[in-house]
Amino acid sequence: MTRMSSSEAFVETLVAHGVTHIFGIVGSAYMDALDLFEPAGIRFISVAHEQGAGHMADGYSRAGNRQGVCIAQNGPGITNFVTAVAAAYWAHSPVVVITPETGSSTMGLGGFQETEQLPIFSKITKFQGHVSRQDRIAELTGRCFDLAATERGPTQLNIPRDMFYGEVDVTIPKPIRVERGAGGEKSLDEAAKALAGAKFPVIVAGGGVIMSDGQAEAIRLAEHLSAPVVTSYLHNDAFPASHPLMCGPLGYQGSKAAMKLIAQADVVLALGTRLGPFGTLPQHGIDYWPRGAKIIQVDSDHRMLGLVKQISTGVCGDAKAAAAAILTRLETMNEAIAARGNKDARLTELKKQKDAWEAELNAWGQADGTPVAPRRALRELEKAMPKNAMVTTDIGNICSVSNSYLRFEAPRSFFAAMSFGNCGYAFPTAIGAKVAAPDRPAVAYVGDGAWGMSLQETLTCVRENIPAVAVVFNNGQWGAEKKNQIDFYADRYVGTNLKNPSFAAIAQSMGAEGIKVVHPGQIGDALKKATSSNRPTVLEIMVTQELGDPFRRDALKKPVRLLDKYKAYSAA
Ligand SMILES: Cc1ncc(C[n+]2csc(CCOP(=O)(O)OP(=O)(O)O)c2C)c(N)n1
Ligand SMILES: [Mg+2]
Repeated sequence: MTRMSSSEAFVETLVAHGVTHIFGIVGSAYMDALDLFEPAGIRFISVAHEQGAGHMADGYSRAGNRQGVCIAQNGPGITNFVTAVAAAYWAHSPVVVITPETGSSTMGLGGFQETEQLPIFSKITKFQGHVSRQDRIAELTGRCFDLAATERGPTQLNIPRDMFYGEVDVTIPKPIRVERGAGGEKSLDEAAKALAGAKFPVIVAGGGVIMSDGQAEAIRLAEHLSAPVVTSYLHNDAFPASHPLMCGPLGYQGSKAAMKLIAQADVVLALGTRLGPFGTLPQHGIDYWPRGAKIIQVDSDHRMLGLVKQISTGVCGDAKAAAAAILTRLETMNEAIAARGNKDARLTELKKQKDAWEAELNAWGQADGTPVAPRRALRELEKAMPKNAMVTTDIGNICSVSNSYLRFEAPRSFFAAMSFGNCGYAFPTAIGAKVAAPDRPAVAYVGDGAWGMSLQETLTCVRENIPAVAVVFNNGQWGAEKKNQIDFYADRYVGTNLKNPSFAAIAQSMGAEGIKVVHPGQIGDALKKATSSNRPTVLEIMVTQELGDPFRRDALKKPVRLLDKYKAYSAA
């Protein structure tokens, strides 16, 4: 054990866990530790709003495959984290949220910036460490880092501010690495047997394939079975876009080819996916989930097995290891693989569906006018996107439609706002991703409404010299919600029209590049310039008010009014 100050024990544990970047806003609560960040080799990235810091830590963790860290002032700085932590929870991002708290000697007296900080995060973290004695600060800091990684989600390190002072004798804990296995032998045997017997096997590659670095194993397994591969909702980067077996994403605004192929499956291997309910809803009028098929689900979290969809076999294992273990079994049953018999017919069907979907996307992306039709804008961006780019997407109508146009060769390239679905996610997440992978372009797709929640982080890019790019779709509306008013409320637009300034001009006045585009022909060059200039850039695209399918057709009902005074507000 070594004698050191409590702040030193905390910072030394960060160093031992490989921390090199922390996102946050300064606060007196942790000044004593903050002062040591630089000599410890930790860059403190000072942001505009704590929510941004939380999302940056999320993007950093997803792009860098390491823990992201954020910190803020007790009370309001910490409550500003809440939305970002909930988003990270549903994105399975290993974010360590450091929450200095009011001093332990005055807690409960209603002093300055006091609130109980553990209950607030209790449902959106995998673990909460509360430092109640200085001599446990290193242990609990280490625990938060270990559990964020192994449980794949945010952890909270709550530190009453007085805990940064004092002397302790400690041993700095080393990271604990946990190797995950492929799953139980019996369930793997059963999975292999079902796949060997399948006449139309389909693989759903999910986030677990990315998190386990299992893409190569997934490819080998798919090739062995010549099985079409679809990706789970918003995990388009789980399988390479150019692979002949890749059919695109399921879920909202996903690939019709993917949906039409999985609808024909007799056996589905759901590899590293919880099969989230929103991501498997019918789309494009296609109720694609194959209810009669055998479903094999592989997930490292046993609680996800069979939770949303009925399954025939659950494998509690790592997606990479499970794919390899299933393949090893299949390799010994060559003559028994039923899908060999109809390989040509299946591949012909696969090609037919992919070609039809591509032709549909091409037809939709023709509109030549100005302002630009959203699908044309998305097609132009897709064509000009650098191959190694990372793309984050926000919540909105155009961002959702972009799902059909985002294709990636490598994992860790697509960081959408996942199930928590908060507007304002994409831009700070792209900033964090850029910090983790500075050699790759980081591009955020953001609607103009959501941009109002996140544009302040342009300041962070300028101040901290982080050349992230935001593509802002300016359609003068909270479009995704307006779509509900169009479909259900007879075009009564309450709160959905937006009056916007020039977002490109705002970016310029903040010290970033601002480019405004009104013609479809300008989009590709503008994106190439933005991604190659090494300057933070806001690319504002003036788009029409055209809207795609709504998010929640499943959850809205035609309005029924019983009182006379509201009769005019009933469904037509
Ligand atoms: C924080 C938050 N507030 C509100 C919503 C509800 N919401 C979902 S989509 C949307 C509209 C998004 O508008 P915009 O960003 O302009 O994109 P567009 O739909 O116009 O493409 C809103 C308000 C949300 N998802 N998150
Ligand atoms: Mg909009």
